Amino acid sequence: MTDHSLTHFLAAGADTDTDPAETAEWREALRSLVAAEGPARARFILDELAAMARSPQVGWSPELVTPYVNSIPVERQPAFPGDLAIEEKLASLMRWNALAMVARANAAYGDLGGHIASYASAADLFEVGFNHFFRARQDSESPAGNEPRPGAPSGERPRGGSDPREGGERGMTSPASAGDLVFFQPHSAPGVYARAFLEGYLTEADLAHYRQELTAPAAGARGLSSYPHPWLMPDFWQFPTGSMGLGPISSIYHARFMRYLTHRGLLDCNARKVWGVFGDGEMDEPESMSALTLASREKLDNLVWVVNCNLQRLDGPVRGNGRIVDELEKLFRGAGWNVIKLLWGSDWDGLFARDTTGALTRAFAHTVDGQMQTFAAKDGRFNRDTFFGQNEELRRLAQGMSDEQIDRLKRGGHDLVKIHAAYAAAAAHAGQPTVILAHTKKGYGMGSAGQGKMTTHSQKKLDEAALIEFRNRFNLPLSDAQATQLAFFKPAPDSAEMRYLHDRRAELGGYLPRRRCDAPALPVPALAAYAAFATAAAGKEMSTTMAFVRLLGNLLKDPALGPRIVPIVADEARTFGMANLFRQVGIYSSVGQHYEPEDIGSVLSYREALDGQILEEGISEAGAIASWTAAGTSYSVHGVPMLPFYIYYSMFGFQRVGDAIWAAADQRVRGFLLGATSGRTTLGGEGLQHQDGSSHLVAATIPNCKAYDPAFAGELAVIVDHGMREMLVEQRDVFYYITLMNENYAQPDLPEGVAADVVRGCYRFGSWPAEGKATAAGYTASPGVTLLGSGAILTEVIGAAQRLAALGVASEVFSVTSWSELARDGMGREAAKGAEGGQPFLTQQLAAAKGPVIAASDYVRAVPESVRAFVPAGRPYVTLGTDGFGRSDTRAALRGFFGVDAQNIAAAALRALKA
Ligand SMILES: Cc1ncc(C[n+]2csc(CCOP(=O)(O)OP(=O)(O)O)c2C)c(N)n1
Repeated sequence: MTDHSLTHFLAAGADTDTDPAETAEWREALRSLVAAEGPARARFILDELAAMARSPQVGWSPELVTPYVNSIPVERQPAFPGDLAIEEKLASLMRWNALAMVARANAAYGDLGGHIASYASAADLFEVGFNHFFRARQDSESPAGNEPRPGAPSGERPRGGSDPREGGERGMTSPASAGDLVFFQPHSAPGVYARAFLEGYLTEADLAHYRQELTAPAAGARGLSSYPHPWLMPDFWQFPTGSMGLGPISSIYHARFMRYLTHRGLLDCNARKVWGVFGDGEMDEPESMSALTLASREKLDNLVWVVNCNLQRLDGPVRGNGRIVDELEKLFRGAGWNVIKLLWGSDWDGLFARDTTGALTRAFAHTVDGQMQTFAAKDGRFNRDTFFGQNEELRRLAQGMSDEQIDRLKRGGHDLVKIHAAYAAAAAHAGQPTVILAHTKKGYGMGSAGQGKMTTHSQKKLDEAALIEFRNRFNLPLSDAQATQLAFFKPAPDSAEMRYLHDRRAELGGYLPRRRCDAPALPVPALAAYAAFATAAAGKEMSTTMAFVRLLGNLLKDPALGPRIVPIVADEARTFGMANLFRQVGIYSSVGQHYEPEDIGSVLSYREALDGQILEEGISEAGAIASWTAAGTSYSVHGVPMLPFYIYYSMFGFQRVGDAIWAAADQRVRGFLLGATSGRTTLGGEGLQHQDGSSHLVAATIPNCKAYDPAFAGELAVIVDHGMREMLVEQRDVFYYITLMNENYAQPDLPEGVAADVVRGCYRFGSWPAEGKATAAGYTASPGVTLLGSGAILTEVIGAAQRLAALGVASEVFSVTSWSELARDGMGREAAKGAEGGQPFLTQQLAAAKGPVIAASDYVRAVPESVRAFVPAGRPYVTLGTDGFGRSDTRAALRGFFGVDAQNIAAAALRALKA
């Protein structure tokens, strides 16, 4: 470090200095120490002083914020390894095609939406990644020249050669082949499409159908989804990021899951990285922040975040009266991350070099982001007058620069050389995750039409003058007519730019992003091998949670499937009786176990291990669901199928982290969610925050979620078995939500031949003929009633059937295992129209039963209401449920209160018969 650069790090507190001469002496002492003995010795002395200064007597604690300058000084900047001129040209073309794509869609259909300004600020950050850092899976596609069209509509498997990463079967595979994971800022999707266009993956017609998946096929094109959606573009996008905050937390847990795969000997991920480009506004989301310490605790140096600090979000400045970079620097540094500030471009280097008094740093220290945004929005003249005009020192620095030059002074996030230096340092950093705080301008290059404007986020069009200005600004090879008509531009295949683009990707293993799903199938053992205790329970008392835990324990012992199972808990393993698994398969810990657990002698002793299998996420449902998503998409992200079972308090699932589950569904997750202690009345004593009466309602809205509320262990076993086969053998992109209860009751044998009906949503459980000794006049003559029940309320329904029988009313009882599957079946048949669709399954099942149909569950009435249309015509349908807030009381009291106990169900049946 030179004498000179130390100047920029002077504290800006001159006004509170009571003895400037003494201060100057101390400064001078440090300067001469650095000059005479070098920075290492200076650091040692400072550490010594700091240790003394931290004593209570002095009470000093270090300021976590450093001055508003680049973390990497010019002298430590590596030489740029690429062709700067070509990369700048390419970046300009990406910008143009992205802009044209959005503006065209908007011109054709004003309501389509789209964003220009976000990518305009992030383009260079993406491009340096694409040209130098983001490694693809090496077998992705031939990176030579224009590729053939991807012929894979939604749901079909994309092309691909043999998968070299069948790591589980063949031992750990070569790290270089597996590639990096890249999370893209969602509103920058047009830029990623623009690159795929130049790379030959998308056609001009595809770009012309941005945000038009439905209308595109008629024009022989594929529509491009608004944001990264694997569900909509399954061969392209890997990670859905459209809901702010979910990309950041997901990237952390994916990085940790890669460590898990490596430590468990399933896949060598050591050379792979997770890159995430996120917004500075996005950092406000609680999810963005909630796992920062996990990343540093786990020393995830395979993780690099690039936070695009364009200082703006949607409505306005992220921190108008403060500085988001400072705030994030403190946060990340405090959380244990390596922080790299990438604030100023190369053309500032000369200014800093000439600034011998630290005037620039002092000026930045007094400039808040709202003002910085104004500087971005205004021209060179304004910046000369307002920023450099603040004092004589700054004025002198700007002397000799034209207004145009001042206008073009780049922020760090727009300078390919500086970005490269930051990325290289991040990639090489060991022992910590890295965040790069990249200072950019929102709407960069959109000129007076959009750069730095308050309204720029949603700007979707530019007038002719602005388009010409943009063309000129980026030296685009477009005529006036081409520019104003928003013509897409692609250089000739043999041009230097195109050759360079393909060469760079070839060097990095192929193209990105690409989503794969060609993992091998996993064998599932026969049901009888692991679940006979449940299907032939012979009246044994247990809860469905206990049955599940036993079933999981058995599956974990299967030699082929067992190692691929990922049990996940959020500090509730003991609640669900899973403590035996601690010993059986261990809790994953990247450092093993550095302590002797208190319960070491016990059979259930707490065991953490490097190859532990359970992911114990602590009290973070957001973290646990992110882990579940990482494991459940491993088949696609890593080519290694895994089977996660995440078990939690059902109330803290769809209600708490519903959006993350929705994103996991978009990412085509495969796995099981187990909503335990479920139901509004089954969990006695807990009150309204814990008692779940709605998760099935939300689960039903997720198209690839199959939700079940089984009453008995045998039903549960059949459902889990079917789910495993669907996900692991047939490899369908579905996931299962199963509610479990903590109520102990006698578990009957699963009746013969009902397994298929259990999976479809309901089966006939039994009938209770009238006992003929009824006193209530009229009921003996009735044709009887049909009772439907699910989950724990089925036992109440059976109780109601017994009461009714005693009153002389016959009934047939159906166990509904899935209201949502019944509803889906019915709606599917409606959609198929008429005879072709056939009768809904529920209609068929109830056809032979008689009388009014009474349905009860431990959920809100809307759940059983969802099948009303499929109850046979002419039969009254009465639903009972648990609408309203829960109460802290006994199970029996709660069921009475909500009207879902045997007595109330029987009463409802009698009322229906009378009606
Ligand atoms: C959970 C969620 N809330 C709100 C939005 C709407 N939204 C989309 S972009 C955006 C602003 C993003 O700002 P920033 O993260 O700073 O990114 P920039 O576009 O400025 O680079 C908002 C609020 C969203 N997509 N997700």
